[in-house]
Amino acid sequence: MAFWYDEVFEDRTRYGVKVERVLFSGASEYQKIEILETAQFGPILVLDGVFMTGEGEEHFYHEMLVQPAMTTAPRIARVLLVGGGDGGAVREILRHPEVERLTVVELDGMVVEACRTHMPSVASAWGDPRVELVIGDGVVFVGDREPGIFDVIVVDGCDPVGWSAGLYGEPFFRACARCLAADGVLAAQTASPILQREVFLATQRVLGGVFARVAPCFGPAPLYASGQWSWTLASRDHDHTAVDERRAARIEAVSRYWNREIHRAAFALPSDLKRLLG
Ligand code: SPD
Repeated sequence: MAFWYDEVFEDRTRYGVKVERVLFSGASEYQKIEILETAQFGPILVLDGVFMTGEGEEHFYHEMLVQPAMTTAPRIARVLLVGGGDGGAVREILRHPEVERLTVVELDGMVVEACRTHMPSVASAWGDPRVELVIGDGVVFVGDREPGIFDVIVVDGCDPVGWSAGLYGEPFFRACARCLAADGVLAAQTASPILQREVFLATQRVLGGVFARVAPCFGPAPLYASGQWSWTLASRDHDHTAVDERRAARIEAVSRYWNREIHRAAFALPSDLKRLLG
């Protein structure tokens, strides 16, 4: 029997999907994990009642989280992914043959397992021998690493509450800056610029206090309330317009959303954000 499932977003709006059946429901030591077969998006992952990703729409989010950094960073051999246990960002990062090592630090092993079973098109790249999966706290992991050991760091966290709150803080971003190579690039999801404007602006300010170059970009996220999302690149001195043509052409042959035209357009700032960000 189908039923409606609503996410209450920031206690100010609700966004709902029609669920045809429950594919998985479990509780880890960190959170409630559900995978629901929906009429619109196919299987979706829901953590503690918050929509995370859906097979029928995740390409927008994961391509925009990963490909702007992976097609512009000077080097992409050593990559760290913090979060992203569903596997979507893993798949996007490993599309690049230049990646030699991808270290994934995910807090909750049950998320990885549930997505491998019930969302195989998202969790499709875990078998790649370049992946090293560490189950643990990303903030602690990054804080313990030696300087300069990653070319790219991708942060695929949840909203800034509970276990994920640390992924938006200055200590975490300072630790990321320290373990990036001098020409390294950080890419992070940075919330809805419409419904989480305070979070978006605060994160831009925190990143701006740590990195010399900070560039937010925008795109669709159909499973999230308001439908628009932001991701941000940060670095010491990275030109986010300098797309590597060879890497980009390779991605365009398989991507569903990201391409070089979208890339250029996605960094355009709406007028009010331009004023607010100075
Ligand atoms: N409002 C939910 C934000 C979640 C962002 N991360 C989703 C993880 C997808 N890999």
